Amino acid sequence: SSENAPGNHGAEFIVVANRLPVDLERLPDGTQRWKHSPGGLVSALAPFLRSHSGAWVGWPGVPDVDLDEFTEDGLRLHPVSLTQDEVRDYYEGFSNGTLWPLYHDVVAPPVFDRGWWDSYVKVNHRFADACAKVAAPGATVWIQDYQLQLAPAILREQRPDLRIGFFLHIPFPPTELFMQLPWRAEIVRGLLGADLVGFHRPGGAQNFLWLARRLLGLEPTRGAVGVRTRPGVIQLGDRAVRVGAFPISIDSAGLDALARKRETVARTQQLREDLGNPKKIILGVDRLDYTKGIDVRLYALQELLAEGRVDPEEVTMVQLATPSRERVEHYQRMRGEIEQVVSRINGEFGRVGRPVVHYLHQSVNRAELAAFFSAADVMLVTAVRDGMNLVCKEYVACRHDLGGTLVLSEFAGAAAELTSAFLVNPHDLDGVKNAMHAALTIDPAEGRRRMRALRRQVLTHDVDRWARSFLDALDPEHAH
Ligand code: ADQ
Repeated sequence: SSENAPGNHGAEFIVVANRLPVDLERLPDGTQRWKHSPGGLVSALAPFLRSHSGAWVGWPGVPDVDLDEFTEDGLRLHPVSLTQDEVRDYYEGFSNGTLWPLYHDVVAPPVFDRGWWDSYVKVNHRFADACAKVAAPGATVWIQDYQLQLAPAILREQRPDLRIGFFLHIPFPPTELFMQLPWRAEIVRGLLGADLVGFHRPGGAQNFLWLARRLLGLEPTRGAVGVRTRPGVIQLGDRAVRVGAFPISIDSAGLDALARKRETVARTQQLREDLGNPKKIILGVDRLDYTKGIDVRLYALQELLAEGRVDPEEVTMVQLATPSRERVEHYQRMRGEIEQVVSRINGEFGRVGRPVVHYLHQSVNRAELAAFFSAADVMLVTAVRDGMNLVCKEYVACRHDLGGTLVLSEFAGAAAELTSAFLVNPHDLDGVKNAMHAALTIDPAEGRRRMRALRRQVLTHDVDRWARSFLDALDPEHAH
């Protein structure tokens, strides 16, 4: 429509995500400033954005602010504003109280609230409208994640000239679970507005293809979807929607280089000393989220200590947990439970100046994180469900010394790639305990063999390759 006709300086490549790559921060004195939120997505896409006169559409992270577009570090940023009520209903409500638990195998009960849904619809329209305004004719748009599943179809309606990609960063659930959603057909229709719908794993793509058949009576192709190859195809009139698997990764080379820096090596040494030079350090690093299985590893450690299979004089655990979604009720409850287990373990097995578990409800910077990874003899990733999980890949990228052992949940997307880890079923506590024990007592040569294999995978499959493989599939005529 002429109302949405782009100006002369429309962007050729646009990322649409719930959050901008920078967060607005309100300081106690009432002033505001922008704070970088350095994530894999930003670093993967920033080069494309800069070289393709790109733009980013997203929410600045603070309710009730109306901001004009601005340029930061060569990136054009278009803030989308959300009211306080919309943050509650669209973001904390439908996105994180309905979709998040539903898509993670209902490990917490999803809440189906019609008011939340209305807000989700309204906000998806706002993101699509903002994108329609800034996109140049024929531009490429890449919409990110579960908060914006309706945006592809809304945007296509307004701007059929655009090439639209969508990527889901969390698992796409088994069809029986997805079918619980009262608005299931609307979500599938929303996603089908894209030219390419991407998931981490072929299983997610396969689930989506099945739903398009079952819910909308469409006729998707029946062949098995491959990793980065053989996408499924759904014909919609004269338009073909492709559905594929594109496992995300990290800036492997960057992290490898950071871990090798003299400052990081020194900091690693310091951390070991600060912890009292234990024989073995166990590490967990997660957003504090009930899907991450932080409780699982704590219970496993508690039992190993009680049985005397782990000696508190020799083994120390560090759990870094980034504060997350602190206003969502389920998260508050889970935080209480985790902190209770931590103090129970320390109360029972610690001594003065020597807790068994060091628990930090804090975020640390990249260099500090690299030092923790380098210091950890055993890395525990015990998610009950995770789309991919980047932490395990980051750990591997930091271990150029071939030290360290990874215990990884089969229920993380990364397990399909990191097959040389100790793979565990997080629901099987004995299995987790045995894997932890095996990791703590591994023969060094066997440990190096496993780490070498893990590194081969992670260093050759980085986030840049992920972005290129998705964008190549979205626009096969322009190799990226
Ligand atoms: P997340 O659920 O956030 O991502 P993950 O992939 O592990 O999970 O990424 C978390 C990031 O936060 C990592 O880069 C990690 O280093 C960092 N982090 C965690 N705790 C930290 C701490 N205390 N201090 C500093 N940094 C910390 C979602 C999906 C995943 C998927 C990603 C990307 O849930 O399955 O892998 O998106 O698609």
